[in-house]
Amino acid sequence: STTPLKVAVTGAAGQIGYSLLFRLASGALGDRPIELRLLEIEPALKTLEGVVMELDDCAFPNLAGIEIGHEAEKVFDGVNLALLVGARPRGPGMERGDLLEANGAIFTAQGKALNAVAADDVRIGVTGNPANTNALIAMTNAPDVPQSRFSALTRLDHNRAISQLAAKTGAPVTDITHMTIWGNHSATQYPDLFHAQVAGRNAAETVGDQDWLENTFIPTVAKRGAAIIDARGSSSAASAASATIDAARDWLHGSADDDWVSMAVVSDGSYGVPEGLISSFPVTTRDGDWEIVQGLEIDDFSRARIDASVAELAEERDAVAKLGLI
Ligand code: NAX
Repeated sequence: STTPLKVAVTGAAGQIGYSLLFRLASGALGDRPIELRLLEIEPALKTLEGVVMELDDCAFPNLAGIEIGHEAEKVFDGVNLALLVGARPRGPGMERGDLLEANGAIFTAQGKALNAVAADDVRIGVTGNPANTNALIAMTNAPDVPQSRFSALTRLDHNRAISQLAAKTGAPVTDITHMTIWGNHSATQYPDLFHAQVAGRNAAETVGDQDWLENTFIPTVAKRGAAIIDARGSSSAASAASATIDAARDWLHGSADDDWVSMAVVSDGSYGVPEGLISSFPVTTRDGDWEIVQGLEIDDFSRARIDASVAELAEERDAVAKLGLI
């Protein structure tokens, strides 16, 4: 189709936005022309105008138009894809409850706006933290949008896990398949090597080192965000943008045959994850829809880790329910 794909990006003047917008505009989602709809808070609009000047200066052939603004109902009008990146970071002295409340305000408003004005085929990906719970808040505030249209980003964790396993085994990243991140996009997430494969062989067996798996691999993946902040002085941005693109591309165009990806999506009770929580699962995607991979055997080691991360998601849900956000 030559009708442009309308893609909303929130927090467009932020660091992830600075990488994401140029990838989107240069064709990372395919050949279809795209129209960017960029949402920011009012004080950041001047910065965003500067970013738009740079986008213009790239003369991207497939960039059909750009609109910016601070009103969600205007910016989200008719969007087919909404990438919700903007969120309120935890400031000094801010308690967890304050953080949930500040983000709750953002994601209730954006959920309502999407409900009112997005295109019927809209897909909504949440990158802004706490991503799973922000997605839950937006989903709950958009009752007319099918719940399956919401997801939270765990693709960066997924890609980090692939990279760590590739480095450990000496295999190219293209040989690593069937990776899964379970649970929350947080330090409790569980990157699973028992179903992952290295060139078609079971990854845990190939590595053959439970100590590495437990005491190096899992914490390295789960705490990678903090390691990046430590090294770079600011949080992951280009890699988060790249993962946001990977997730959107696979959602719209389908995951690879004979492989799966990790996405945090609304649970139907699969693998004992309480229905309604937005938790990361192994999923396949096709024609804009996802399906949780069924029938994987979960041993006691994996069970305990999945349960711990899911318990944290249930706590976050209870906290935002108490605040009246869902
Ligand atoms: P920045 O602080 O650079 O940018 C965020 C932008 O959002 C700012 O420009 C701000 O003005 C804007 N914003 C705030 N409230 C808004 C609202 N109501 N409507 C529209 N825009 C709004 O953060 P950045 O480094 O770009 O990170 C963005 C979010 O991604 C953060 O919440 C961050 O924690 C999260 N991340 C998520 C990751 C994931 O894997 N799910 C990894 C990277 C990143 O940490």
